[in-house]
Amino acid sequence: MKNALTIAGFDPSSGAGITRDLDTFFSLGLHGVAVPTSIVVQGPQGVRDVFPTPLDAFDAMLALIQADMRIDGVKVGVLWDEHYVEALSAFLPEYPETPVVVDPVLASKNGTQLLSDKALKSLIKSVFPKATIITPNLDEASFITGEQVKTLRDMEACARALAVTGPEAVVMKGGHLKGEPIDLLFDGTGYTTWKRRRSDRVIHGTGCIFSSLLLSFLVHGYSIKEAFIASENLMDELVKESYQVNHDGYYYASSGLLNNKFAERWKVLHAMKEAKQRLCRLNLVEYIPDVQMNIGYALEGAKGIEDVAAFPGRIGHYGGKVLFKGEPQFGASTQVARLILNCMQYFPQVRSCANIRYDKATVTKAQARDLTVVFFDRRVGTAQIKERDGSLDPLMEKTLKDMENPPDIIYDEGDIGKEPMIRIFARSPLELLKKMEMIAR
Ligand code: PXL
Repeated sequence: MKNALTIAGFDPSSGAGITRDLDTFFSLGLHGVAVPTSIVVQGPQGVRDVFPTPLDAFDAMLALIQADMRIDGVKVGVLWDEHYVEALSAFLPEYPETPVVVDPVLASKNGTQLLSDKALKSLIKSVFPKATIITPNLDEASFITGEQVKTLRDMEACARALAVTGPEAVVMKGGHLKGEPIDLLFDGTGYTTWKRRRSDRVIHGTGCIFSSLLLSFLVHGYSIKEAFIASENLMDELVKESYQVNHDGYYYASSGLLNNKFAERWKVLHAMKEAKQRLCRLNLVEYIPDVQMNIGYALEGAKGIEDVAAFPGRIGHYGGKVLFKGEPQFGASTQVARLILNCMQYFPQVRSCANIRYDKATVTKAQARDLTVVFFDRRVGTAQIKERDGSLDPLMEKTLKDMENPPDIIYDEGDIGKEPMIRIFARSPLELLKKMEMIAR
């Protein structure tokens, strides 16, 4: 396992600083190690206060890491004052081959100073020369060089001036540039630019995430330029997927949440493919109703039918064999998707459903197997609640709201022009198929 270390501030709202850095490291397959320089008391409205880590505690943490851990990369964020800079500088020479990314954080978005003037001088003198990449934004670059940075040409000149302080490369984040924001990498020989789409969201912690991404890719052995491109690509996605933790205030972004989203979608589709294979093997043709069958599987916390995977074109039969028309897709069904979404309102763990042909014998068998079997009546005039546009939502709600345990089966006996139907519910498609097998033949 490779270990990436962040030396930065702790933001209790997990928008910037060490929690965000750790989230990035772990998401990119690295073990994250963190030494906080300070507690930056802040939430989605900005910084309220700063409490530096007691220096002896800070020194003790660095000493422990030096003695007991192999560190494959270091990311530096908020350093607060010169004592932390000096301790860091003394710590860094132990790892001459190790990538070091320094984000020279001077102030928070709402203007709280996070690095003293004396500390900045010390940072430039004793830490920049040990850095692989420094990642100032335009304001930080302007402040450090004393130059106004308004155009891409200015950025190039500024990056060159900053490179003289000793880092191998400079990445300047041009978020505050007029017009299209451009990020610029100067690696000592040439420039690489990355155009970003301007986002109207104020996202907290993007500087921390970006520098942690750079460090992670360097630890994985990418060249500086490739690490820059990979980080920018991921950053674009993270910005797109950013979210608010309150109704107002800053947006937040997380590599962990982004990974989780992809992983959950993959797991759902994978389970559906397994279910498809199993259903083909079982070949339960007699379960296929006239309107055909479908199987649905929802993402954890699904909100709409686009979060529920199903089989496009439903599942039919031909020549005595169960017939699938395609691979599972999100948003491919409305019927089973709505049944699942209804059920999840009351039983969030019940994320899968299939509709199968009604047969009295099947219902009797399910009851004999101790499955929870419920009936609802779709006949016009008997149900107090009329179905809206053929939707089963009101009937489902009425059926589920008083249930203590989730249903295994909800069935109806049809109506004029409506085929009677059995709906099986389960935690997963695999469990669904087990229930089908239990009541089959
Ligand atoms: O975005 C700069 C920054 C970095 N690290 C921590 C912070 C902030 C800004 O508020 O709180 C811990």
